[in-house]
Parts: sequence; structure tokens; C-alpha cells
Amino acid sequence: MSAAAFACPLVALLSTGGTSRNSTKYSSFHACPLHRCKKNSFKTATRCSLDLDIFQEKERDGILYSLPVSNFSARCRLVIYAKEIPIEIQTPPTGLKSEEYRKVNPFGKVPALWLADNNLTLLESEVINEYLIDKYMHVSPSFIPKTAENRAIARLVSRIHDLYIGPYQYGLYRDVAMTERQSCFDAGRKAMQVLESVVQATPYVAGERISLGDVALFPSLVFWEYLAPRYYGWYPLEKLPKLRGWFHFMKTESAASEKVYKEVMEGLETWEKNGRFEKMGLKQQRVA
Ligand SMILES: N[C@@H](CCC(=O)N[C@@H](CS)C(=O)NCC(=O)O)C(=O)O
Repeated sequence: MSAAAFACPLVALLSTGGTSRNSTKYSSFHACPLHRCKKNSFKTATRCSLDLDIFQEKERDGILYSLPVSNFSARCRLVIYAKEIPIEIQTPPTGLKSEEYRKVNPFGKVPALWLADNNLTLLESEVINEYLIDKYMHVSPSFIPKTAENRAIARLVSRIHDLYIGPYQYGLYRDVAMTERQSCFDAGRKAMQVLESVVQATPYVAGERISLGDVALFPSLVFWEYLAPRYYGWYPLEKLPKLRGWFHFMKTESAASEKVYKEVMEGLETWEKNGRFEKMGLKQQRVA
């Protein structure tokens, strides 16, 4: 097994030399022959009792650049939390649009996943999640539905989200003209109606196992369910019972989903506290 000694691109850029993380050597997580933990007990990256470099466990497999409120990042965090993968989660320290961060993600967006073992950076939340479920397939939950049909449904939900919901979500929180906002809402409404006929809600979107479909859709619907009634008097899931039931189930589905729900909600509440919506001329409405 190869010992990797790559420095994360941002650490390298920010480093002032000396004892930066640049010099940290990462050996493979299972390199320590004395390590007796179960394969999936990633949480505590405890060191081997023989404190020799070659036996040290890797402190982290990589870094996920993420913002707490970001629905696309939240989808990756949910997989990382659920599988307890030793990936550090960091807010881009120099800002999304900085020259430094653009060397990590040239699009200036989150998420991005930097991998310690091979100095590879992956972009695009779905690609990152596919990598995570592939790489950590041995750790449950698998995020892979049992049948080919359910796997297709999971991908379909994720694709519908990525093409017809995610790109229009900005209509909920950016300062745009009312006509543009309305077309975003129309797109979101249509996509949710389609999803109502696609999702199984048994209890997950594609059968009895959580999948990439669930994790793609859940953090985004937190935005729609919270902001649309509050600022636009619209209850997106009101007439969509399957989607509504599934969404409420997901809020407490696991410790991982609860954590992600809380992080996104706190992000939205911080926007409110900072007067983001008032500045846009929007008043909070009474939510039933
Ligand atoms: N298709 C990308 C979308 C990523 C994305 O739009 N991220 C948002 C946060 S949720 C972002 O970084 N926005 C900043 C910007 O566009 O300036 C993915 O799936 O990762």
C-alpha cells in the first residue's frame, strides 16, 4: 500500500513553510498491523500503539470544501457522515471566488473533494458522491438500492434534481426580478410534480435503502420547504403527499440526516438574521 504525502492544494498555497500540514505523511488507514478496530469505525483516527511513522494511521482521507448552507455540499456531507468517512470538512478559507480556491475548483463553487492519497481533486456533488459510495462500498449504508430498477429510480431522482430543481433554487434567495423568480418557481413546481410520480417513499425514494436520490433531493427541499412559505406564501409540497411524507421522514432518518438538516437550517436562519431577505424587500409571512 502506498504511503501518500500530498499536500492539499489550499494548504500548500496558504503554507508559510515550517511545520505546515504539507509535511504530514499519510499512510494508508489500514496500514497498521496492530489495528484491531472494525473497518467502519473511522470516527476516531486513533494511532497505533507503536508510535512509528509506518504504523500511523492516516488522519484523514481528504478534504471536502463545503459551506454549511450549501445544498450541493450537504448532499456529500450526508454520505460522509452516514459512512463516518475520515474526510475533513472545511469552508474554503480564502473564499469561493479567490484565486487560491479557484485552483481547487476553477468554477469557484462548493463542493470540491481533495484526496490525500493521490492529490486528486473531484468536482460536482454527484460525482463526489459516486466516488464515495464506490470507494467506501464496504461501509454501510451502501447507498445502493437492491434492484436494477430501484437503482435507476435513484439515479432518475438525482438527475431530475440536478437538471430541474438545483439550477432554479436561486429564485428563492437571490435578489432577482419577479418575472425571473416566478419562472424559477414554475420550474421547481413542475419538477416536484414529476418527482411525486417517480419517488416510491417506501420509505426512501427508491425502495427500502437510502440512495443517492435521497441525498441529492433532501438538502434542496429544506430550502424550498422553509423559504417558499415564509417569503412567498407558497407551500411546495402541500399537494404532493408522497414527497411530503418522504421529506418529513428524511429529517430524522438518521443522525447523519438530522445533522445535515440542522446545518442547512442554521445557514438559512443566519441569512435571515443578517437581513438578506429584508434587503430584497421581502417580508416574512405567517407560516401555518
Ligand atoms: N453542479 C454543481 C453545483 C454546485 C453549486 O452550484 N454550488 C453552489 C453552492 S450550493 C455554489 O458554490 N455557488 C456559488 C456560486 O455559484 O457563485 C455540483 O453539483 O456540485
